[in-house]
Amino acid sequence: MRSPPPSRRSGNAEARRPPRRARILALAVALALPPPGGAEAPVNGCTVRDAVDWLYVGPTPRHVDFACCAYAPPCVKIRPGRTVRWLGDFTFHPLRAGLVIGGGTQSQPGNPIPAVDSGTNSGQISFADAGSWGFYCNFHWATDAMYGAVIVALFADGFETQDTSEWSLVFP
Ligand SMILES: [Cu+2]
Repeated sequence: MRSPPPSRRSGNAEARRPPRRARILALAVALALPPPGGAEAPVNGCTVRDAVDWLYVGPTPRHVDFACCAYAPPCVKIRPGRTVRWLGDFTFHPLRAGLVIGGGTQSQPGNPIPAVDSGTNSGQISFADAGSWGFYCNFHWATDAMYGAVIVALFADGFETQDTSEWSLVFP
């Protein structure tokens, strides 16, 4: 009578190890490199497809207004190196950079959005790097879902044709 092959004799955990590592690797690649024009995990409820398109407008219209208790618009997309301004009463709606995930907030390394606790005009905030940069109101993110994101995306058309079907969040 033949004994079972070594992989069976060593147990399920041993046998499953390579597929699990392969799945984790695949997930890491998928997170780092969203497919051009493909599905994308929302950041603070925002996706490239649904974000208000500020790729082809000048600096004047690129402002996020806020009052109790929402940002308007909450989700925008801009070109690398461009700016966004926040206008509203920061004393009652302190601006914070970061992610709202699973009932909590998380910092986001590289996010250029400053903490603003007073005044009514953030000034122009520059976004040098591609990414989905989250922001939220420190008083109302939990109670009113007062958050959003500035998505700095790269588009295959080089901003020539206004065809935004092909995009990436990473520099090649
Ligand atoms: Cu608020």
